[in-house]
Amino acid sequence: MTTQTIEFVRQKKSNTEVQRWSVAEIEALFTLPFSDLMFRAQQVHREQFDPNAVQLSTLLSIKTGGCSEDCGYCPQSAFHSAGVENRKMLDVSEVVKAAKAAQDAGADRFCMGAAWREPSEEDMAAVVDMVKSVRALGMETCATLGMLNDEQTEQLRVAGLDYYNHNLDTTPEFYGNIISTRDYQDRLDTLERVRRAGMHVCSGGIVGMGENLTQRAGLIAQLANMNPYPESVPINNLVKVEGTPLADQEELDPLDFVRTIAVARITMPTARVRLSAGRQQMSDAVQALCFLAGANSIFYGDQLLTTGNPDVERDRALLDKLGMYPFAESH
Ligand code: SAM
Ligand code: DTB
Ligand code: SF4
Repeated sequence: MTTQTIEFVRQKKSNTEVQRWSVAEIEALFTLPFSDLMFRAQQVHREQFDPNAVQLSTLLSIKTGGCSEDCGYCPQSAFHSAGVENRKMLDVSEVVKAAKAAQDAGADRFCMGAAWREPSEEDMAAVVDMVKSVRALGMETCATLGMLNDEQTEQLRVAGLDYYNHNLDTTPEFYGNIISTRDYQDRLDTLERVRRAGMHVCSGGIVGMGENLTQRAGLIAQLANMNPYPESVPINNLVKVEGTPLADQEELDPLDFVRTIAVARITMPTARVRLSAGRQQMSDAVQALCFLAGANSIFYGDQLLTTGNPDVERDRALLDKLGMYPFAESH
């Protein structure tokens, strides 16, 4: 398919209009000459956003390790031996302390992650408390707790949760190579509940797990064809952790990661596209290309959930060097 054909088919600005992307169309974007792809992504990005503003989310693992799912990439799965201890849930006071510190460092969103297949009733009571307390600080709240039922979704909505993160992770065709303990449809069902309840959806995936180009395009198609597509789209580069089945996975070419960001930006113009896990292993130059490709959000703070992230000083220096600034400080 030529660039002109893609151009002809795609005429869309807002994420409430239906726009169907075929996997073939998305694959055609992936294979554009690099400069053409970056130019397209920049055009879309600049139509929708200040290209120099970046949204900063800080992550906190509120319940670490011992997870009953077998996600092949994840150091927190009880199926793997990545040396992550099964710890008890943090107290609300510890969470609020971490959120305040993140806010003081300049983060505008605080995302609470738990190594659960799904939360229990008891877990929910504590999480509701955490969401209310973090929100009271004036931060945007996000949680990622696994699958949700209707009642739990409603509890989070009432607590004032702004975003729920639940990743599709990969395309349906490759999913079975990575996870066997829950279905793709389970993930779609949770996302649908969150959407129906009126919370913002945060959903993305991981690249570099051995998927081929068509499968990578398939992940983007799944996300971009949601109606509406997620407001927040984390694109993670696999963090290879010793003791997980994907520890020895071949390194993804960094330019293929940049291309994934660009394709996400073009297919989901108004979404916050987050340059997510994997930044610690990335050079400043590759990160700069990701921003050029349309990434406008990062995880900010020394730690992701169990693995490292660039420290705040390195990120501040990088943003300064690029003439970029936190979104929250831009208005
Ligand atoms: N347990 C919940 C769940 O799976 O929905 C929430 C936490 S889970 C760690 C959130 C997401 O982190 C996963 O869906 C995956 O996309 C991402 N993730 C986990 N381990 C990763 C790794 N090693 N590299 C990149 N992303 C990872
Ligand atoms: C997302 O897409 N990536 C984050 C967050 N959402 C929860 C998690 C990345 C985890 C990387 C591995 C770890 O630190 O355990
Ligand atoms: Fe558990 Fe989430 Fe890790 Fe899967 S990704 S093993 S569900 S913590």
